[in-house]
Amino acid sequence: MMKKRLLTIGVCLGALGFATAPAFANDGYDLWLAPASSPATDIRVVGQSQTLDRAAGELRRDLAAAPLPVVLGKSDDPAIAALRLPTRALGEEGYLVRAAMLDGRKTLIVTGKTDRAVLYGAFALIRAQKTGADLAAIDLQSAPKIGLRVLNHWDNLDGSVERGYAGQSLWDWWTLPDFKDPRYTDYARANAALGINGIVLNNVNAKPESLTAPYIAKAKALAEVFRPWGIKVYLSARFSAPIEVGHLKSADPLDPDVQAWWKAKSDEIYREIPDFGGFLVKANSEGQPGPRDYHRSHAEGANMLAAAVAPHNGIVMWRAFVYAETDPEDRAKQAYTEFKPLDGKFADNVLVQVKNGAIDFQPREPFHPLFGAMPKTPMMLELQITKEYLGFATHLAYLGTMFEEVLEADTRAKGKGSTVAKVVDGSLYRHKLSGIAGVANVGRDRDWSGSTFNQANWYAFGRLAWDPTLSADRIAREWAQQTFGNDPRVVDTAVKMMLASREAVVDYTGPLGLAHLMGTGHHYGPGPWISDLARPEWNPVYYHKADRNGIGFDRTKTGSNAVAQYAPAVAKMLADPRTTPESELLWFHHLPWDWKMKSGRTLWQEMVARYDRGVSTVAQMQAEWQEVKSLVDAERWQKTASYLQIQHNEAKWWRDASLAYWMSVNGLPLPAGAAAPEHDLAWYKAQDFPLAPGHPH
Ligand code: GCV
Repeated sequence: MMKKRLLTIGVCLGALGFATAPAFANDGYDLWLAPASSPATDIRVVGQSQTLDRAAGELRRDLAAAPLPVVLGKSDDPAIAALRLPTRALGEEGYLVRAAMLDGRKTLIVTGKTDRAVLYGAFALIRAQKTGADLAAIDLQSAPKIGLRVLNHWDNLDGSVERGYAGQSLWDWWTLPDFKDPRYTDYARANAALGINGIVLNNVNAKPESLTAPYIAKAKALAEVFRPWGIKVYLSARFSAPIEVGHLKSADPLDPDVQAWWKAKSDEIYREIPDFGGFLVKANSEGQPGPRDYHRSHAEGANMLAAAVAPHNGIVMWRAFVYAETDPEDRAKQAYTEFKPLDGKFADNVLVQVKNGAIDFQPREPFHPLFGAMPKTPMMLELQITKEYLGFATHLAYLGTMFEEVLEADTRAKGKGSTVAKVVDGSLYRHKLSGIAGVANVGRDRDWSGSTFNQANWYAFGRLAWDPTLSADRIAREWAQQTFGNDPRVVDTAVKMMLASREAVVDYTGPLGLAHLMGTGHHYGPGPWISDLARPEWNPVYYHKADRNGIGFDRTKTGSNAVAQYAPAVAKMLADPRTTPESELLWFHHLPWDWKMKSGRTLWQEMVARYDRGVSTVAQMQAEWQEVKSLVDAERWQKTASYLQIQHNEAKWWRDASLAYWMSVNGLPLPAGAAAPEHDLAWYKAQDFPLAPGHPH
């Protein structure tokens, strides 16, 4: 279970005057669930269930001595119902936490319609206390805006994690189902505290074996651990499994034998896991099999699986991340072209899962044009919590601001205010099903996510999944309070660093709408010069199109006309470089190097200034972190400081390598005062990282 280690050596060093850091070491295992030093004791449950017991257990562990007794129970329990609290509008998962007179005593009541809701209320109460609320006056009421709040694990059955930077997979498939590592419980607790209610266990690049009986038994063991925490398990399904596992000749979704196979397979899963959530599918994308192999549409493929799980109330999350090397169309347009005509053709229990942007989780992408474009289809937003393109585990990049940016983006699909958040939460087109997915950044590292600040990205995903209108700033603050304690000097510093961090990564990796400039395969470090890969759209030169005269991808009508995939008001704005946000300029426009920017600088001067700003923001974060050295436990402080140094070195590497390359293309000198790259271009090109983490070798 979670524990805090007392580092006696720290005390000794402190006594000798060597260290001013607090005596406790903290390896980050506790996440946002640090136990209270003197926990509340007067906690009572009315009613009975494993989930209610778990909720009470959390309060007894994490809630500091409270001014009032606490009673937890479902709103229909006679003891609670008699209080006539306003619980009607809470739905299945919403909670109410409020003081009321119970048995003649003023008591804090934690309630909701289901035991899951009560659990969420218990965590909300703990969060409120840890972030400084006065429990005597507390009145909390909240219901999630999005129904399915799901983490996608890209975990492989051999224990590796695709794009995982926090160690091996948390799931020890080999010892499951017999050994249920206590970490599985702590993982469930951490997720339940945020309201996450679904976990896809295996990589979307799925192995067929995950659908065989031994692996279903392993999934069942995890489902049993997660169930009391309100979490369902889901599996990624390989579309060709009927051939590989079922020994059929085909996986054609219209073949009755194939349909029968999936139905029998689903029945088998539900016999073992009665609350199994359903399937996630990556089909006809990056070499994965799919319905297109049989000239069937994505809707036909999805609906076949949907029919198999429908009798059990299961769902299918069907990914729209498709593009093909055989298709000469701009990669950014392909998913829309393929899926938009299928609107209205998906079964009721299918959600189409769409990445935030049209390419692939780049540090900045404009919102995906499919949001708002398929009114008859529930759209699930897919975000990437693991930082494949934002510096892996080592760079500090708080993604709350990035998630907020896409959720707030206005699709204009039904007039002003048609935000991506409203598409995703189902309110814009009144869908019953709604969902959001985050590609998990969790592994077997002691601190779960590879660094302390990476934990904030998991936290931010969970909080925004519950309420996509929360601000990134508020989430950063409450995370910092629960992670480092309430000293405002530490909290303010952490929040300041976090809020500046993602923009810094954009600046030093690809400012002004540039994207996909990274090294091949592992995606580590810069490679804007790469032009020799087999598929055109795998090459960075495909994306930036830089030459002596200019840079950027023309997606207006003189180019690929991707702008026309947006609603007319957005398309109009993006059609003109003068009305396109500068942060997305080169995503949509190919412009001359001397294009006049709003700052008065030329495009080239502005690019150099942004690269420099990125590097100096990291230096600034280092200085700020130094300021709180004596206020943060030594272990987490030191690891963060070392990682910031790595980030600074790599930010400079990105800046120098990129500028060396751009200068080789445009022949321009650096603006006055800008430092020359440390090495020549040949040196940067020669760097090789065959063993970078997160990449299947
Ligand atoms: C799971 C990107 C990543 C792949 C990932 C893919 C996807 O291309 O680099 O590792 O595969 O996205 O989302 O399916």
